[in-house]
Amino acid sequence: MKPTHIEHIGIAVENLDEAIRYYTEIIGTECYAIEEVPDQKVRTAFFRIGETKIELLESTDPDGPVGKFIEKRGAGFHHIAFAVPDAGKALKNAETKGIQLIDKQSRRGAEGLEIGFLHPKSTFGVLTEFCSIP
Ligand code: CMX
Repeated sequence: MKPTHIEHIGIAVENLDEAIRYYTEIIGTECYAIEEVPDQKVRTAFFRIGETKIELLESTDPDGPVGKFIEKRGAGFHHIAFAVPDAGKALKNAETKGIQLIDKQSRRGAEGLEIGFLHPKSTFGVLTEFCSIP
């Protein structure tokens, strides 16, 4: 299944407000949404650059995925998300080809998209997400 574009790049930050200021004042892009995703234990901020978004991720719980990531590796690049026609089918396709899935089925994520993650251990060290419009 061919991706249409890079939907977003996820970046783990320690302080969302400081990071928003950097992306606004230095990179020159505008924050168009701030959203808390309780089940992922993050607060997110979104910026649009062409068809691709930057998603800043601030942890709301040290035991959440971003809290653990920052504790282990520090702030920085966290994941890449590919826009595909059907995230569920893209996950199935990856599974049949031996890729380890984090999400066996697609689920609802930030911005109401259908999403699912592949494990970085089977994707050359890069946490990878598929996204589709439900
Ligand atoms: N990129 C690359 N490698 C990563 C990683 C990341 N973002 N997060 C963890 N890892 C690595 C760890 O460093 C570890 O490597 P080593 O074994 O070499 O030390 C390995 O993956 C496994 O780590 P773990 O401690 O066993 O597992 P964790 O409990 O840290 O979970 C992961 C890792 C990827 C399974 C978990 O973070 C996850 O399920 N992520 C998907 C959901 C998510 O990231 N949500 C936040 C974003 C939500 C949103 O976009 O709205």
